[in-house]
Amino acid sequence: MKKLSLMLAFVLVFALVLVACSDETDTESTPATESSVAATESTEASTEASTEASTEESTEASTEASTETSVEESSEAPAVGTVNLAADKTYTHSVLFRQGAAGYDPEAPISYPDESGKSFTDGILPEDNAAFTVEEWVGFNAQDPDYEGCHWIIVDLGEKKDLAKYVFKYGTSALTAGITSPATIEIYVSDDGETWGDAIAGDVPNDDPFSVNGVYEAYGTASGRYVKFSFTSAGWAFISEVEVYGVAE
Ligand SMILES: [Ca+2]
Repeated sequence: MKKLSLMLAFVLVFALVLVACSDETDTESTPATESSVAATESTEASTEASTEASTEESTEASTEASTETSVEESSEAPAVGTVNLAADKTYTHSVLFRQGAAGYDPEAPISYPDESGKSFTDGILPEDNAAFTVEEWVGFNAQDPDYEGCHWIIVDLGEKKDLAKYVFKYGTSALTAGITSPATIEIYVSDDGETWGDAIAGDVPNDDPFSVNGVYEAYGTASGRYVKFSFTSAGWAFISEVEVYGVAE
């Protein structure tokens, strides 16, 4: 009887060891899966890093030689060039608001003007915690009687280009005083500055209550000389810069 009990006890212990081993096997397999995921992620990261590096190198190498020629080759998902094609280019824009003592006043000066006529393409941005009164901001307001349902800035790139990326820099609600990020933003491209077709990109820009400088980046391929940034607001919208990037050569 004792022998039988011992044998039963031995079988029980053996079974427990087996269960413990299988648990151990399970727990071991989990980190192995995680590490393979981590390995995949790091591979993706290094691929991105090397793509960026090679893009920069090839762009730097070809910038001087090809400044005057437009890009002719493109693929379904082209790499983006690093040169801001809108830098220092001329532009036109929709009406700027004239704030009087009781709202709009046609006799009042433009409240937040584009003093230099270059504010949107001069590469100069407000400092991180700048007030809305600094000259780097240009103020649009939907309460203007000449508001057309959207505000707009049209940049003339000087010649037709193959385009891939569009950047729009705006003031957020961190500016206070009733200023918010634009309600919507849409990008259009045109050969003649008059016929625009469908928007090639658009969205609701993020509002960042911790920074006055908001950035909207959009991607979409199109060929054209003129780029229109069309945006809406309920009240004030403050804009500091627009940028356009071509397809990398
Ligand atoms: Ca600027």
